[in-house]
Amino acid sequence: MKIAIFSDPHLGYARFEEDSYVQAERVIVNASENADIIICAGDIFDIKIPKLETIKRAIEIFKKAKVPIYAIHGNHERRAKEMVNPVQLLASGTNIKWLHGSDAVFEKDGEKIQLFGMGSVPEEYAETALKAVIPKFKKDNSVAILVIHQSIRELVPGGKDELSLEYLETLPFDLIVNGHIHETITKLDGRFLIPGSTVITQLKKDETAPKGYYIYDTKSKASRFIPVETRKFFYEELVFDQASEIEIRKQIREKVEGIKKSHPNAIIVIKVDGKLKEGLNSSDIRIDGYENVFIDNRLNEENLAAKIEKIKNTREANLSVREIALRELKTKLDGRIVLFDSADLFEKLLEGPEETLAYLEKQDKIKGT
Ligand SMILES: [Mn+2]
Repeated sequence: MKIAIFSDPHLGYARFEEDSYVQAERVIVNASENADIIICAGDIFDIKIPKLETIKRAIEIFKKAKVPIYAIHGNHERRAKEMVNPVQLLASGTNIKWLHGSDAVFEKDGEKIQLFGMGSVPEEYAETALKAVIPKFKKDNSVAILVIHQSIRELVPGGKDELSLEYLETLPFDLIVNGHIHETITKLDGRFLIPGSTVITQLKKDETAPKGYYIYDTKSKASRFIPVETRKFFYEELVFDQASEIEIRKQIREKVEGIKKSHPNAIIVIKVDGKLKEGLNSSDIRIDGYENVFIDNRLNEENLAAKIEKIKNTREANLSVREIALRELKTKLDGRIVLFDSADLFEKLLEGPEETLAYLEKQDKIKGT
């Protein structure tokens, strides 16, 4: 059997919204023709309460799949336990099967696949959560696939609370599929796959790599990456020495126009580094509006740049603001409250004051009875 695996389409992603729809659709249509089932490892939507327009587009896109889709939710879609997340909502109206701490079986021509999915959980609980749900999984002689959406210790510089490949390797699965990381990565001799996102989200150099999906062959237990057509992304670097503003502007313009000649719709990042002429300030350099051109201005920042790089490489920089906030809240509340769960409270606080109040009142009632 052939299994198509993709992740992180981030439908509705504001900066490149149309790309998010078009590229996800290409993956689904293409994968439908080449595989018996499709797996999506989370972050189907960019936010947990998407616009109705985004939900409508998502339904239209997923309806184009001619084969069953199995999906989990990602960190962008995570909500408190008794609330509905957008993947769950999408699953209720399309041919998607939502997996969360649960399994599904797919059979074709006498061959059987067992899928087990766990949607995103806060990183520091990931191993505990997996240990709690995996005993529910009874492996037989079929091909067993685990689908998760987490960060991975060995792949995140300075990581320590994240799931490790070392642990994942011990689990009783033939294949482990992970979302969350937007880069395409294969590990554990092909037993661990990260398909990466289908849309550019971070404007980083490694995002110039092709976007697409994996096809996993259950017979050979091998996979190959199938790129799909996406908007071209260029990441260029210009280094200056004692440069004037005119010179810098001229070189940037030449670079941008050179690329735009052959790729008029390309997304372009130009990293501008090096030293300015004496007396000039980095903030004096103004580069006017080209569409989809982003200037990463590092001029006269060699010391600062080194500092930024250092910060970037710390664990903190690799956590989302949300993860940091949740952890802070948990630390502050630990041992002080027994009435509610800090993670649930956090979700409610994000929903709004009324939801928080309703949640607290409900917990109070439960506690009181
Ligand atoms: Mn993501």
